[in-house]
Amino acid sequence: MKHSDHSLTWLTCLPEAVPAQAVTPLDVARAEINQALAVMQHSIPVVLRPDSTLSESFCLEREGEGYILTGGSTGILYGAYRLIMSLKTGGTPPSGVQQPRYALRMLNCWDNAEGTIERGYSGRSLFFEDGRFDYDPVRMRQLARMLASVGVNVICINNVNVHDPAHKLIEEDWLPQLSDLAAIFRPYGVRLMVSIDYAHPLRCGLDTADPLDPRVADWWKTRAQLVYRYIPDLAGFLVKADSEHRPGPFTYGRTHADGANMLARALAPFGGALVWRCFVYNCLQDWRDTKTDRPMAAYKHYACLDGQFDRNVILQIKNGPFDFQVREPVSPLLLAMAHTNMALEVQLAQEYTGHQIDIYAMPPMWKEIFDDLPKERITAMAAVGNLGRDMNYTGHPFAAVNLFAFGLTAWNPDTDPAALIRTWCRLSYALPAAQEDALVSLLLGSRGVYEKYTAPLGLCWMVEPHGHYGPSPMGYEYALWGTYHKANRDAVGIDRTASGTGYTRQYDKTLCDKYENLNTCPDNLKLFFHRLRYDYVMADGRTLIQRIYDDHFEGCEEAEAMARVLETLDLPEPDRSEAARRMALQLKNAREWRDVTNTFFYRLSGVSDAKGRRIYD
Ligand code: GCW
Repeated sequence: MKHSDHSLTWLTCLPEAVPAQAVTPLDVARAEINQALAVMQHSIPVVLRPDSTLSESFCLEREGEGYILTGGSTGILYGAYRLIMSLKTGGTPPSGVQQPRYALRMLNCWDNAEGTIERGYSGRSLFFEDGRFDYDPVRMRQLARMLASVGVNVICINNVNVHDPAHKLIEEDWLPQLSDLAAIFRPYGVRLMVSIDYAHPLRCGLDTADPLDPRVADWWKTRAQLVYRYIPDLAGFLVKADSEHRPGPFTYGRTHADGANMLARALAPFGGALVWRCFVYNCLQDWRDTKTDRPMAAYKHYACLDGQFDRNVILQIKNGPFDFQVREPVSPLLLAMAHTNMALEVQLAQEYTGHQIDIYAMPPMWKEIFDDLPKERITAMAAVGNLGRDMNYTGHPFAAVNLFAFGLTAWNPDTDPAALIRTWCRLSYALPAAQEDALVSLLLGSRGVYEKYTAPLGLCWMVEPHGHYGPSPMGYEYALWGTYHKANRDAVGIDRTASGTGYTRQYDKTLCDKYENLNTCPDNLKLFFHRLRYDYVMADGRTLIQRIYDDHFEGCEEAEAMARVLETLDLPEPDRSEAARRMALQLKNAREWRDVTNTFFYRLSGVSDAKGRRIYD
């Protein structure tokens, strides 16, 4: 297969795939540098100096015309990619020792063994088909290379909802193949992880999965020994338990510390991590129940367990308290557990953010998370993947910017979003300067545009309930998911202040005060925290209802402006046509959101648009 068969976005700067016989990161680093220099017709000398004490770190020093690259086993590979990218973009390679901020930089793929991907928008699974492993080794190496080039060092290949037969990943008949796959990723410093079924022992003759039953603990210990015989460097297990109908310790009246620690102890002898997801809430809520407020759930379940988890347990917590909505405040749980390892989970798959049809670049959003989340609070970052079998891996060619930026953000969360986006643009497309500027600002603004035409002001969950694409203002209103906005003829939103559900009290005083107070609560979260009348006057003098109308009209106009900019860009094919085709769909979506949402609020409130624009009645 030719390199040109796959549009690899930022890796287009690299030549053909690395030879299959490369067995260590040092081999790969050497091959990448030699090939890249040849392709770029650079003749600078680059001396590689492996130093095992450095592990993932590296240091690039200038010497004469060339560079000395010192690094640990994978550090040297990271340094090689950084040097290649700098040479390619005309930037300066970072100076001094470069060390990743977070030791685990993980991609979570929600791939099912039958070949589908839960919330996947770029084709079928790269790993599985028809209930078995089915992958192209060349593409696997390209994937490993993409991940390594931005410092991602763990890939979990199967869905956290472990559907039959994916549990076989840790059974004897599938382990040899898992081991083969691990061998492909290993030279790139990428370790595999697998999602496990908490109730797996029940499939194997035990009558319980109670974490405190010694037979269960023994079963997992033996299972871990078996798995690590095949894959000695497996990064660990990922677990979704007691969440959305998955089994878990609650069945046995045990806590999640009991469940996680039991599994962690099975992995500890092998250096494995137990990553435990905290997406736990009542997904069978009665809409009449006003006492339960879903965003409060994770904190309620876990904050009281702080300090009770073993050292190799990592709690993986979604960035917001709901579920990857276009805008949410930072999850209070991330701020509450000072004595627990935590991974921040973000979602590259554009489940609620446009299905990789609409353009939505995420780095500005992550920066906002870190504005409220001290970086030292967390020890790892995880991203739900956006990859699939499509030729360009991410469906929309621009969606690749999110994977690229995720890796580099997990390496260094202080990296400027605009710089990340620019580097990606320059590596992916050698556009003239003015066009590059235009693409960078289009991407930088894309999240704000999407937010405006879909869910401005902190309005969540007005989305089509199953697929999560397109408007459905009442779609979730009487459902079981705990996701309500309660719009009526006078007002919309949930009061989450101390006098409402009390959610704000899950934050410390500073954030609590900020969100409680209508004058300091940012407009973009007003309806997340407050129930407001349509005639409420916002800081800029406009009423709430007028802001709802204005934002939807403006968002749609801004999407149209994006489409015009896109037409001016000399993108290479097939990206040009693909981006244009998707943009037409994005515009259709934006208009639909604008008209459905505005009509919905107009019908309820009876208030006309002050600017007399067309709202359907
Ligand atoms: O938002 C929900 C998604 C589910 C997903 C779940 C989770 C994997 O709609 O598809 O299941 O989040 O994060 O576990």
